[in-house]
Amino acid sequence: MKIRGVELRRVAMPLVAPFRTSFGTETTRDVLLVRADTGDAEGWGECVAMAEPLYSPEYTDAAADVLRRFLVPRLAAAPHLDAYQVAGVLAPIKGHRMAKAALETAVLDAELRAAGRSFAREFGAVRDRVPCGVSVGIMDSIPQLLDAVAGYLAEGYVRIKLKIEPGWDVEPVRAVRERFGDDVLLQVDANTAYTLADARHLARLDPFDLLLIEQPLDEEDVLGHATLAKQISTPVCLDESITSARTAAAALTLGACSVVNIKPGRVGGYLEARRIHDLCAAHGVPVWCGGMLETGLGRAANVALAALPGFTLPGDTSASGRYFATDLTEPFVLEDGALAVPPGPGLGVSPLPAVLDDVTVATEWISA
Ligand code: OSB
Ligand code: MG
Repeated sequence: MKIRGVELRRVAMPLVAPFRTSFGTETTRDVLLVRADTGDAEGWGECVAMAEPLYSPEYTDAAADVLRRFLVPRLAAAPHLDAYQVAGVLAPIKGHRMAKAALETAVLDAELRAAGRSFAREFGAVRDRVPCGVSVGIMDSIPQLLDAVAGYLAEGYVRIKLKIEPGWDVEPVRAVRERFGDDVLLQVDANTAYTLADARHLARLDPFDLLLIEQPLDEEDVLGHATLAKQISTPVCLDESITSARTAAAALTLGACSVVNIKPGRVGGYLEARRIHDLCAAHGVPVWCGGMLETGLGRAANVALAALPGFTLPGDTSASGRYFATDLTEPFVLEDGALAVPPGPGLGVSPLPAVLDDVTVATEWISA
């Protein structure tokens, strides 16, 4: 197929509650949507870059810029194209994986919608529902945290992830264990807030039987994670450090992690995400699907990916209501702790026109 043009659409999605991590506080999700028009179909991709480069070097304005100036023109110049060729065509442009992922996803969605095939079928999904966890931000107080966790457990979430940082780690974990017991699947995410010098402190989490600790050290400190993994009993999971199947292979070989958080946006798209899944599955390494506070569009694809056989841990694929009062698509609703994998063509969901209009801040058409 041939790309006729691409629309870049900026939307502002207010969050139901501020989301605080070790790198900052989010109150509104500033999302860039990519819509690819191929003549016989249109497809959507959600760019997971955030408004500021605090989680990753990418940020929303930069993603729009690189798409407009470099990525879309390269794709438009390709005479015939299918989604599996997009990454190769865009490879000469370094980095910008979140922007590339959004464009590849839009092309893949258009292609699959035209073919009447779902993302789940395309990826090799083996489940039609995926168990869901929830990522719980840093709070002002322990009682406030316990209320939030109680609410999520009452909704049915099957796994709790606590965001941690120095000064908010052992005590919140202890409080959650004391209040909710040892059976709750519990893990923590530091978003790079520690250094190897904190190894003895992080070992104080060992008695709490956590599923994993996610990205305690700097994203480039893969070797440090390998050292840390020998000094603590909590399994180390990498998020920020895993940017491709190649970096995943290196991290596994080094012993830097024994679990991997797969975020399609961070690794350049769903096709590379599947390769990481395959690599980890071949090595017996469990994976789970991360999240970037996506709207229903990104969530639909994440849920399809999370239905692959190697996703043996619940992911950060929470219901729409955990993020937004009104989602861009028909809302994803938790049923018995799980979300249904959309069975329809492509993403299986589409933006609701009235909602989309309402939250749109700017649109731009790039003609091929
Ligand atoms: O580190 O996993 C992370 C959100 C934004 C950026 C980074 C992260 C997160 C989350 C929330 O933890 C995941 C979600 O519920 O979408
Ligand atoms: Mg993380």
